[in-house]
Amino acid sequence: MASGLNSQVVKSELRASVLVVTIANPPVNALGMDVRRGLIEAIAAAETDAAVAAVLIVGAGRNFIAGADIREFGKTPQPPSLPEVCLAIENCRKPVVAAIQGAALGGGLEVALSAHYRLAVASARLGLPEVALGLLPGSGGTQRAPRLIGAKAALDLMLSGRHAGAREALALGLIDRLGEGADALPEGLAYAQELVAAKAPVRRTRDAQALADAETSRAALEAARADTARKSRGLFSPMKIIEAVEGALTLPFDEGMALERKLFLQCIASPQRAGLIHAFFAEREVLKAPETKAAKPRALESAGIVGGGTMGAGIAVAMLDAGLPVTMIERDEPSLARGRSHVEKVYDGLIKKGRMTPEAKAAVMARFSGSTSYDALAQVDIVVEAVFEEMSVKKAVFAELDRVCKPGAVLATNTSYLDIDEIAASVSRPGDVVGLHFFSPANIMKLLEIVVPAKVSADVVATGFELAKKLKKTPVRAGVCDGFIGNRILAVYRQAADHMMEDGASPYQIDEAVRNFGYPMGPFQVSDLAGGDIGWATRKRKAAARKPGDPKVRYVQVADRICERGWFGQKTQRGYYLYPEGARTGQPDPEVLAIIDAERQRAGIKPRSFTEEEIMRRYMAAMINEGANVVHQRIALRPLDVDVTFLYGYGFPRHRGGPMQYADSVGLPKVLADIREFAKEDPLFWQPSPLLVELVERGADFASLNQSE
Ligand code: 3H9
Repeated sequence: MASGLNSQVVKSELRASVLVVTIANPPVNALGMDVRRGLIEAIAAAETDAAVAAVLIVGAGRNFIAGADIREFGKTPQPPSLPEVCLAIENCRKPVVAAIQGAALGGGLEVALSAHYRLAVASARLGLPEVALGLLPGSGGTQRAPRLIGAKAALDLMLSGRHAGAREALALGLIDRLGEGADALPEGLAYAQELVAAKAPVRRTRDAQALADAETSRAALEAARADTARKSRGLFSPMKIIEAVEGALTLPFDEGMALERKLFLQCIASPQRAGLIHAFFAEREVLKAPETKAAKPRALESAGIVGGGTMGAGIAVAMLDAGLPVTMIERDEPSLARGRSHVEKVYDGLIKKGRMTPEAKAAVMARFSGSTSYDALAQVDIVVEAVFEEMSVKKAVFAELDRVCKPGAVLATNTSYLDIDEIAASVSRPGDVVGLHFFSPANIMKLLEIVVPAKVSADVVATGFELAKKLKKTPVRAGVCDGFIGNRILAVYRQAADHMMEDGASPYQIDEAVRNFGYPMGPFQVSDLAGGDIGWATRKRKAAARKPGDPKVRYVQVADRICERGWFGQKTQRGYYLYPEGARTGQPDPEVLAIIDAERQRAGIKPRSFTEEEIMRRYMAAMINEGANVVHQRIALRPLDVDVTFLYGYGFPRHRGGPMQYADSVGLPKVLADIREFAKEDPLFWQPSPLLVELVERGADFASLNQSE
């Protein structure tokens, strides 16, 4: 009897003549080995049980099925494979219905596509997001989806990885019916019973005819190929998806399936798959800081911002966008008016692009208020200070916050490098002081470093994480040091780039190498975009802080020579590059090359040539080594926190997973050997991190340190 056949994660129950097969594999009903086995058994039982007239597949909890179990990739595959499961469902001689709520993604949607009829309720999100993991839909998705909804729509889903809502899925023909209620089970059951009563036939997606118009299908394929060649530079799986869909156009179903399998296995073997899946888990792991486990966040219903400059206004916009009322403090009315206009400018830009209506702007701005008196912050739950980067100025602000804010208010600083312990020590409530380091433009950039000073209360840190969630940002917990995680590491590999420039590589060659590695921009382009004056100010500050006995580190003066000429990058129409008439793409500047030559001569350096490979080896070795130091000193909890910082704040190519994951993929012994080789020229700069040395000695990698605390 079918209803007796119950595994832990797949439960079957006969209701009237419908065998209800429920996948109950929390948290998201991923298709791990037990689920796959359970499904095969349930279908086999339905075939042989005369009491079963139809099968209904549903997911327990919020989701249908979120796809294959991603944790299994890279391990030895266990039978049955998901394509086999899907084939068994499709081959079932009794009608199989999938009833979808929540996520039906990847292998989850492929299970549904193998069923003969599909219903989804309004909450459903359907998609084939494998591309985001460096994969292709590998359980018949590349063969069934185009046959069901046509090549164009299927390619769009597979190449974008986006989720379609239930209504869109209906319009596309991905589902047959939209359920009216919220719960897929009763809706699906009624649908299955209706099909049984109507003696509806088994209807296999492999026989669907949406590819019948060969000319339209071929055109869609070629358009996707051209578009992908333009957009997905260096990515492996998008072209494989196109190749598989071409198979759907040209081959019989079974041969198309074999091609899909072959291409899927190529994707599985690709380092990009490892990098992207690492990124997927890492961006979830960063949420699990010790404080978020230990404490509940405080109330977060209103916010104050001190400072209406670019940063303060950007943070205000991020808060307003999250629905919070925001009070901005500035020292006088003209500054406040400027701050307000910075905020309004963002929304006016959206109106201009047609992405916001004037009424919506008015509604948002109704939640914005400003004052020149700190007393206006008396009742806010959180204040973020974003004033000038100078300790005395920060302390003066915090003295005011200490005076006016209600007990329990979170007092946050957006400093990029100042000692937050010192700021916290200056107030009567150090437990309430935390760092919230936003990245510019603060309403757009996804990274939020949550900087944890020694005396902060756990619930204040947890509130920082809660704020990140409200703001749809990715939080990374960081310890206090100059530059925290991101800017501290940046300062080091940026120096490595400067050294290479002085030794013979041009900034243009370095930028190109970095772009070819997968970054959207190289370091000299970034400097031109951010404004050379910012780095100049930091260098002056560091120079002023140097003590007589400090070791004499190598210092490349090219950037100073450029800044002294007032060339700060895009905003002054020249920096490392020329930007004629406000152009955003720079052109190489012969005068900059002359400045570099002069600096080489002054330093007595005979320029040598660099290959792209050497440039990247040095650039990455510097980044990885400082990343290891940051983990070693507990500034970052785990290597993955460094990875997420770089993926979300510094444009690191996602398919490489982050610098520490990249180091693992290269092999730590090789990275260490490089550093030791470079140290022969400059032992002060290239000091191997003790953590890197220890891991190599133990034969371990960074991944081994990634377990959650
Ligand atoms: C595939 O299907 C390949 C096939 O074509 C071919 C095979 C042959 N596996 O995101 P959340 C975990 S590839 C394992 O915080 P939400 C996640 O790590 C797959 N674990 O929840 C987290 O764990 P923890 C294609 C998974 O409500 C927990 O579940 N599918 C998987 O914000 C909760 O996740 C996808 O790419 C998984 N597939 O969002 C979909 N999915 O609590 C990937 C999640 O320990 N998943 N976990 O940190 C998602 O997009 C979102 O998780 C989802 C829920 C929208 C479903």
